[in-house]
Amino acid sequence: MKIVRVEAIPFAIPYAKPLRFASGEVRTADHVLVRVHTDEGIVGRAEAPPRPYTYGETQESIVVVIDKIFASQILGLTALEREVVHERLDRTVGNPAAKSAIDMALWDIVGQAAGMPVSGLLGGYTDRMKVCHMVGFAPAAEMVAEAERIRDLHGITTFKIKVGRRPYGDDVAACRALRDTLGPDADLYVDGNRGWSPSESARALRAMDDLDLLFAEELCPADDVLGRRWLVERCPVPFIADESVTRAAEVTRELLAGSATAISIKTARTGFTASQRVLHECEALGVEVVMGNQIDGQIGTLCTAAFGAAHRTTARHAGELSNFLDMTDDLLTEPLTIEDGTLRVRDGHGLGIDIDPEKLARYRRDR
Ligand code: MUC
Ligand code: MG
Repeated sequence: MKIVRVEAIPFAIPYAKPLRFASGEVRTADHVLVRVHTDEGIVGRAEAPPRPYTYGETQESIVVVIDKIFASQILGLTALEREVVHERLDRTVGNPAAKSAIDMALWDIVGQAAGMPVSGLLGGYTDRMKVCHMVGFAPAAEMVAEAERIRDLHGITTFKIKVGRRPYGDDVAACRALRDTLGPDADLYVDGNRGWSPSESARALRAMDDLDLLFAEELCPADDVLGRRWLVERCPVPFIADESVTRAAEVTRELLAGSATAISIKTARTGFTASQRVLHECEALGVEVVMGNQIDGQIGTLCTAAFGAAHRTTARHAGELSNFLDMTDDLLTEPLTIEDGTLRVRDGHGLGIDIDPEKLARYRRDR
């Protein structure tokens, strides 16, 4: 089962509704489909979403680093030698989305070869995840209308609200309007994408003290070393580190420094192999985790759900699994659906990523 070819295929699918947040915005899913081929004809698949404002990767850089560096480093290895694969990929610093897509494609190969679902191989805790929807920047009334639409159509009752605009009053007003409309039973948390300073974050948190927030995520940069520690000491809810924890070592640093008290796990940046390291570290330390969204398409969402449903700690909170709903189309033959606020994991062999060839031909950008 030797790896004989690695493809990195750029594609672009427009969003019907762009997602805006403090560090950027997404209007098009300009992702990279990664396909790892073996000599026995099994093909592992995953997608890499470039997030230049978060990790510095672009669609072009992901294609180039895979084509020019990673592919030749792993040809001839098998999907059962993932430690060797990672040892070689890690000779290149950074590039988390490119490395993660390769890792997940290898797990897909293992699952297909074994005739078993990857979620089961990872841990098999449950076959579904409760879904959280991310609500991007817009006037408060539009954010409320979006949350109501998503709740009514898909039964979702957990929302992550993007904050981090300056001054912070509009964000506080939007959070208040969402709580007033969705009622006390909705789970709400906020994500600042590093938009505020520690003092702005503290004032905004005080202004939202009565909103019963579940978490606060990445309100100010981890680089505000002492300011962030000061903020986290005062934060009334678990403070999630997201873009500041791209590797298990950064999770250690943030937690030991007192700069975070919860962790967002994103398979788009730590694949399955390193996500398990992060998860086990958090479990051992008694730190809560959420399954985050790298503004994934349906392929990435399937990967997040497969991992999240596999473990009891990740299945405990709703996973951020619904932003593909804002895309105009996707590549899967059988689209994902969310019912009763829940997304089910595919129970076929591997990850169940079946690509529609016509859609791929329509959206790929390399031909
Ligand atoms: C999130 O949780 O921050 C926005 C930027 C990014 O890297 O991920 C998204 C969602
Ligand atoms: Mg975040």
